[in-house]
Amino acid sequence: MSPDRTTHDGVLDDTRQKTKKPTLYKVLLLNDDYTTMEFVVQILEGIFHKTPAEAYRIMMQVHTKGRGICGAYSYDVAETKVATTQELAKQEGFPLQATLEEE
Ligand code: TYC
Repeated sequence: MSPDRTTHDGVLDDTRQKTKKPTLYKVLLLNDDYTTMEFVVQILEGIFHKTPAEAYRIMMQVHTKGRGICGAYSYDVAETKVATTQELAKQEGFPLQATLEEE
């Protein structure tokens, strides 16, 4: 009997762990020359629930490196955050782009 099987009532139970890690998707913000720093910080606080300090750090990372990670979420949540970010940016006339990347 392999150690990951037990018997009771003549039934073989496979007790091996079958935990399925959910696939996570990173949401990335991309830099541009027109969106204001203030608006990006506002998005990071409001949509991605970052503290003001963390929001500022991520915004500066995007500003200096071209892109930055806002967080990792299930596909549905990640996609909704991308869509909301782009809708709010569009409303304000900013070209801010957000995108998904499988982790
Ligand atoms: N580069 C922008 C500026 O100088 C600021 C900015 C930061 C824009 C992050 C987009 O995702 C972004 N106003």
